[in-house]
Amino acid sequence: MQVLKNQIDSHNESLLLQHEAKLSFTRSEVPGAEEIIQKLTAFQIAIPSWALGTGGTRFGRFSGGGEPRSLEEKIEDVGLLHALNQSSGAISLHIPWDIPQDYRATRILAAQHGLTFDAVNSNTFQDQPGQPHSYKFGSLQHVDKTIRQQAIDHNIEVIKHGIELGSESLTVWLSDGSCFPGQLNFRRAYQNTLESLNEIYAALPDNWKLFLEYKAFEPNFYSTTVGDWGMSYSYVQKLGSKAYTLVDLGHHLPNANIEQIVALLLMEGKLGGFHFNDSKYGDDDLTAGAIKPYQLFLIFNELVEGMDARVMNHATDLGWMIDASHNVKDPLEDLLQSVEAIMLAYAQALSVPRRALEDAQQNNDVVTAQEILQNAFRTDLRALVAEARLRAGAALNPVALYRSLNVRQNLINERGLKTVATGL
Ligand code: PSV
Ligand code: MN
Ligand code: MN
Repeated sequence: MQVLKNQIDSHNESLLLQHEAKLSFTRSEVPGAEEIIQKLTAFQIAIPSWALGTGGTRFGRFSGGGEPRSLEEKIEDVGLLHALNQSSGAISLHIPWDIPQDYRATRILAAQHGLTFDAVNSNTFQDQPGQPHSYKFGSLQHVDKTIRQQAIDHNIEVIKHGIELGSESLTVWLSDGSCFPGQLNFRRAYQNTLESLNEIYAALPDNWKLFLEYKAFEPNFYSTTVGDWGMSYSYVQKLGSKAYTLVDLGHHLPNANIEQIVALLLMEGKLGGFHFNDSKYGDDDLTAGAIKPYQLFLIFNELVEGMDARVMNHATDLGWMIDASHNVKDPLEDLLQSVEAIMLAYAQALSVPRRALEDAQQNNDVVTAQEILQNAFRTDLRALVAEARLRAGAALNPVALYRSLNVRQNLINERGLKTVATGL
């Protein structure tokens, strides 16, 4: 299944008049609209290979069919997204779910779809068939050095796969922790983890980054050894200048002030990047912006403020990734919605009058500061995001075009109804 240029063109033609009317109204309302459009056009968000199939919960999984059965088909799916929005130009692989059989062919296929390889992810939270030792009681933290070594070796192998594909970062997320008080010596678990991470860090090529993702709980329910941003920060500080903290929006305890965490990590030069998603309760992995769009905007507001003149582009700066799971929606439609929500939050943040906000802050004018942010959030900038897509050769309304081309039915015809993509 491919989305052709003429299909995008005729879709865009059918919506053009309506789009132009909205765009000209938005331009009249938003100073600097042109600059915002240009920044949006350059902005790319990586798609996780494991989010292309139907997720599930421990209570069940309801496949939608037509899911990618191989790494090649996963690349094709991200290629479809990128053709529709021109903002999803990278794929992030999770090893061993996505072991490439032929690096050269994999790189060529990705390039044909306009994709690059984003961070590679290691997996020491599951046991794999044939693996000599179990991670039941942790991996990099384990009391037994043999098991720690197995997990270290796996991470080094993941780096090697990444080098062959042109990735430049490794994301480490550990489920290590404990389920009951007394199970773990916290300090020893920390020290074992640090020692293991040091060995992985030593294997990183010079131009690579290591992202250490934190998560408050699950699958361990009493303690997690990299449980919050403070813990992650303390490891990455010790590891060195190539190590950074990665913020997955769903990995905080309820009501955490994520935008403040982002601001401080950025200020410390230790913000590595994001796993975007949204949540109501925990690590729900819902569509970005589906539950707390104002929070997403406030995060981007800190990024725009803190990154100043630096270009926000994952190729040169932070890791911009989605991490989602889809239980009831078509994963591809959901990913299109997430990318749209992220672009919109970025556009809104770009539209904040910085000087006026700064003045209000300096004058302790709380009401004006709040009005400025809420005004930016409540102004409809969807036409600017659509215009950025139009200029890049993408669809004005990617979800509508996806539906009118019957993409999912085509994928089911090609791949079958009973498909299970590897991942969570
Ligand atoms: C863990 O909850 C996580 O967010 C990590 O990023 C994993 O690598 C990913 O989900 C996939 O399981
Ligand atoms: Mn994540
Ligand atoms: Mn998660």
